Amino acid sequence: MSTPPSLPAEQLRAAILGARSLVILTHKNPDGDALGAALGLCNFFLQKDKKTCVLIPDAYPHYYRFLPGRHKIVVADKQPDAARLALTQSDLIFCLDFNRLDRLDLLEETFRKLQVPKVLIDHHPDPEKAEWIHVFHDTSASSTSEMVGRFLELVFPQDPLSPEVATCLFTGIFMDTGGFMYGFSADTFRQCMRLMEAGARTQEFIHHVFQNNTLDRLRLFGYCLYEKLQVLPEYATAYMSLTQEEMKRFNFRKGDSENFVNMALSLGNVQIAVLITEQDNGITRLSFRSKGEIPVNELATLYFSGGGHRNAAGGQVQGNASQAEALLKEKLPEWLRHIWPAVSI
Ligand SMILES: [Mn+2]
Repeated sequence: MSTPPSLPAEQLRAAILGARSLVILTHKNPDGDALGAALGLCNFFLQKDKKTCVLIPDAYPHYYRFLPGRHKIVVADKQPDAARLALTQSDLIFCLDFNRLDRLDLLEETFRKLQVPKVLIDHHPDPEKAEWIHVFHDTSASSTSEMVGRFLELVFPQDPLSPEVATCLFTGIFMDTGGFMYGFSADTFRQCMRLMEAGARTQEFIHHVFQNNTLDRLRLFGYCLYEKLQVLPEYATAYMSLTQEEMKRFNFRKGDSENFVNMALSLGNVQIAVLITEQDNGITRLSFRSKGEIPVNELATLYFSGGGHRNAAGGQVQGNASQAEALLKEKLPEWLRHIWPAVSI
């Protein structure tokens, strides 16, 4: 693999300070890390008096509405003109937390055409080639938020982080490590120490994300565990599927099924967990988790037009939940036979 382009810190700093209008892009269905990293960086640029906005392809879960800087988010499928205008007027773009440009969804085409300097900061494997001026890529990083912390430390060593930046980055790190269960390193805690010292509002984050459930969401979770959880012992796999009808019954809001897949993975004899959620546009999404060496991103890439990390990936199929479930049950044995020599279940 050719070495990705990288600029020295002084040049990056000069590019940022010289930009008139900065745009930070992150992926469709943004999670805590995508939002935390993007808003963390956004708050830092705002602090530097830079015109900055965060562009996301579609809506984000309501419980992240506490994140500082959220008023700088433009949701492209709700405000397509504002989103395209921001993109075309920008003179420096940061892409955070995604490795394939199709994760930009309806922004992809405009993005590809833009002749504007682009910087990538990401921890997913094999980032797509584009006209990057700088790529900061580290698959060993817990999260893109951790990488943004390191990026700022490197490029702006003299600038203290504000509590707003720190709150966003801490949220991203916490969410992408499952609350420090996986993927973290000594560097993760080094960044967390900096964020805590900078005044990260951790209690506010915990309150909004973990202590603010609706009764509907908890009932949906109970329903999933009691009625929908299926175990395939011969494949060490557990999965749950939700139809649109079921989601409507529980007044589903975006983000309500967050973490359900991890509960399926918590079963002692299970190595692979899948959550299947039917969307309202003829597509069904699949969210994959695994333990240890099992590369579910490969399963997602091979059969479900998706990708991600070794232990956490996502994909989709054209069709309803039962079609997605059938495809999973068809492809899983085939795939496991193929990885079996390397990975034992
Ligand atoms: Mn991430």
